[in-house]
Amino acid sequence: QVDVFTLGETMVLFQPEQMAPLDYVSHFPKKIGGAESNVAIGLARLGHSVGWFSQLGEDPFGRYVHKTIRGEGVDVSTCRFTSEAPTGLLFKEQLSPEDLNVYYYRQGSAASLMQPGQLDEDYIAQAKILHVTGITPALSESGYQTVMKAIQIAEENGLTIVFDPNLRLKLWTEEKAKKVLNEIASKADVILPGLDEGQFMTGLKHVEEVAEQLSDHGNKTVIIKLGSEGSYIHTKNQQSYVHGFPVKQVVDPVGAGDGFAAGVISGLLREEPIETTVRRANAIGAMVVGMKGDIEGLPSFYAVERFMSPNEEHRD
Ligand code: KDG
Repeated sequence: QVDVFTLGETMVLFQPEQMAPLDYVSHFPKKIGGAESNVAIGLARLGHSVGWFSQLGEDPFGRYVHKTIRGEGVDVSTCRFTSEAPTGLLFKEQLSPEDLNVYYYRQGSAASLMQPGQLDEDYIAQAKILHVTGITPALSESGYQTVMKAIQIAEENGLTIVFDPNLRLKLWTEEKAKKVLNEIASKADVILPGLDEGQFMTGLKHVEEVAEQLSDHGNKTVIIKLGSEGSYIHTKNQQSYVHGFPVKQVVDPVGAGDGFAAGVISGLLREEPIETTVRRANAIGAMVVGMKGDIEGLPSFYAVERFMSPNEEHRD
């Protein structure tokens, strides 16, 4: 029994210590990378129960991903292995703190072969929140079908659906991405785009217009991420900006959006006012960018409280 269910591909991430073009890099520390498992790990650190589903290759890398996510306190009991295809891989190339490229080796991966029938309906039905991203439907037709099935189960069982578009144009065409991201957004209760993603989905420019359109006349909560500026909240009763937290040094921006999503979902589970929720989500995003790797910077609940108000006393 978990409060949050999420699904998606997690790859073995090779992230060089050096800032250099990959053709000049010879050492690649091995980590894991996957937007949905980043969110799951973020939630586990914040003290929530969370389950993650994927299909991994029946290979050493698949076992490594499985062990790592399980070791972070995420329930992986519904995750599957297949010998039909390998675990996906991802290389990060960092040329400067802000200039980062990713190279995927994930086409035809085990996760891309996931099927809707592999979802455990009873397991999902008992959760409170479903988290999905726009990466899984970009992997394959069956990835798309699996996300839509999870959404259907969530709708039938009254789960809150949280959607992070996570636009990845290396994985699909603009035309397909626009159609599917809007389709999923229309079924979501809470939508968490970056401004560029919201602009892409709506064809509009200004933050407030983008939020208004995605909110479907205030029927959905839309929180637009504005990087170091913070975020913009649009609900039926409230439209407001929430300031960001200063970051001493950006070390690795990847994963900040996932930390943000974990903060939002945590606030929803705690039934906190939306401003409190988004303020903490902004803080988590700022903490993640200050640390190399997708998950290293994800804080415990007390660590983020301390980050937000360093002069107050906090218990660990
Ligand atoms: O949000 C971080 C992810 O982009 C990274 O972990 C890799 O899941 C990933 C992807 O598909 O890009």
